[in-house]
Amino acid sequence: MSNTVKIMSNAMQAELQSFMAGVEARNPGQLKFQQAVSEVAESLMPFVIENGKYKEAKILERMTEPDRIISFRVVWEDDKGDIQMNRAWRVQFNNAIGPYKGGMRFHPTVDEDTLKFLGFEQCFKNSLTGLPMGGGKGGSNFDPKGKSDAEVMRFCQSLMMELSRHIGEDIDVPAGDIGVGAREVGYMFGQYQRFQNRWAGVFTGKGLTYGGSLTRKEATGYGTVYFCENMLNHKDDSVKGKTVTVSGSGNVSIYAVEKVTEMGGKVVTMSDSGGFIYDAEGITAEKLAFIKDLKEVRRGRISEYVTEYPNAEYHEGEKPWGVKCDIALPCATENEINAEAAQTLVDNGVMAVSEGANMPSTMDAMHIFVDNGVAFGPAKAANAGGVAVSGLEQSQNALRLSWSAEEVDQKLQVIMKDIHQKCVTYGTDSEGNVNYVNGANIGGFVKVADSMLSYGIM
Ligand code: NDP
Ligand code: 2IT
Repeated sequence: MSNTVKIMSNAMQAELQSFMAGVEARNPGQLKFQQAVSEVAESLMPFVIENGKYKEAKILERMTEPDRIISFRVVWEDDKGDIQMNRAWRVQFNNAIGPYKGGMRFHPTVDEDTLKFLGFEQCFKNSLTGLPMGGGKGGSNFDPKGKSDAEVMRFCQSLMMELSRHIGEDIDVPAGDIGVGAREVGYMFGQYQRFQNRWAGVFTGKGLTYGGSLTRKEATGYGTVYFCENMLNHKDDSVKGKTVTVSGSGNVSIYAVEKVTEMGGKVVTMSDSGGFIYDAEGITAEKLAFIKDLKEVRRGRISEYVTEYPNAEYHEGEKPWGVKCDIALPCATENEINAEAAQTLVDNGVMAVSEGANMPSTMDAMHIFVDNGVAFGPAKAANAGGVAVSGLEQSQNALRLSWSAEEVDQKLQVIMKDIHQKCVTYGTDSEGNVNYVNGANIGGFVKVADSMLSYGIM
């Protein structure tokens, strides 16, 4: 049991259990969604009970039920002329504070449970950015790996024929996530534009020639590192000179590595679903350029790094959490740090964990970090930089303007600092320790909950 739950009164624990029993009964078998709600409820229950208006209005119950879920089939033709079918969804979770906003994920593991957990998290994350964005998420069990560009294009176009009925610049604005990068966004956005015969800022993460924002590609990874820097500054320390482990080698990971290196830290690992590479000498800017080409252009595997840099090691089938580090940045996927990995990181002296991925730590892992005094930046705070710059992309589209990279980066840094401050405000205990999990959950909740209260019973 976590320290947070241990210090709750019996009445509060009973309240939490009864709330979670309701969530479990309404969402049977949806374990990721239950996990995401449970983490939030653990932080929020004392706050909700203290502030009776939220409890009376059943805000927590209402916030854990999506506004709607659109589910549809996507049929497309592969290069051999065979008919293929996938499932796709858009979870429109909550639009109390702005149009639904959140990415699209293409991965064989995508199901309704995964997208509900991600959509739920997105409501809190988007609120923390301070921008007017509600929470949503979508995706498909389509696997872009090993598909030709033409196959990916046909799939994206087919998906958009249905999705376009449900989105709009003031309704729901998708973006990228796992398996959805510049190529996929281009195909989806192009099809929307063609079908609707109008140009609208209905997608973010767009290419720079057609309405994308400078620094959007970098924003999630950079933001995760800025959040980490803020946590360390709060303890009179910094990223400079630290040894850092990173998981993943996709969009978030690449730009997290870039920013750590720029700030004077040394990244020693990256990974993909096949295994991880360990480079004791550090992944320098020059080596990262190789990885960008490998992953963004050639769509290769991280194992190829050791062919190029033979001093590095490749550990097949393993995750990087056994490597001694000061800072860990999980940037691949959910539940990639379990209790055992968290304990190993703590035993090896980790000072800070900043979550680039969504829910990369299990509940047990999160409790181990928090209970051992690790500066633990939960995903909804630490990776909010991506969606924040998506919000800035929407602003630029509405203004028919493009801001410089410096201007966007400056705004991103301010937003990450503000999010850190919200966590400090809502998460500092009587001894002056910051519990960033409580801070992010309460800080994200208040704006959405107060808006829902203003709207009355709906
Ligand atoms: P990418 O598709 O660009 O990269 C994903 C990386 O994670 C790849 O290296 C991939 O390896 C690895 N990975 C994915 N699934 C698994 C798995 N089941 N087990 C092990 N490794 C896995 O995605 P992003 O970088 O965009 O997203 C990474 C994380 O960050 C996700 O949790 C996403 O939700 C989150 N995020 C993304 C944002 C964004 O702006 N893109 C914003 C905020 C959060 P492989 O190639 O072998 O599959
Ligand atoms: O999880 C996330 O915040 C994202 N994938 C980015 C969402 C967005 O709308 O930019």
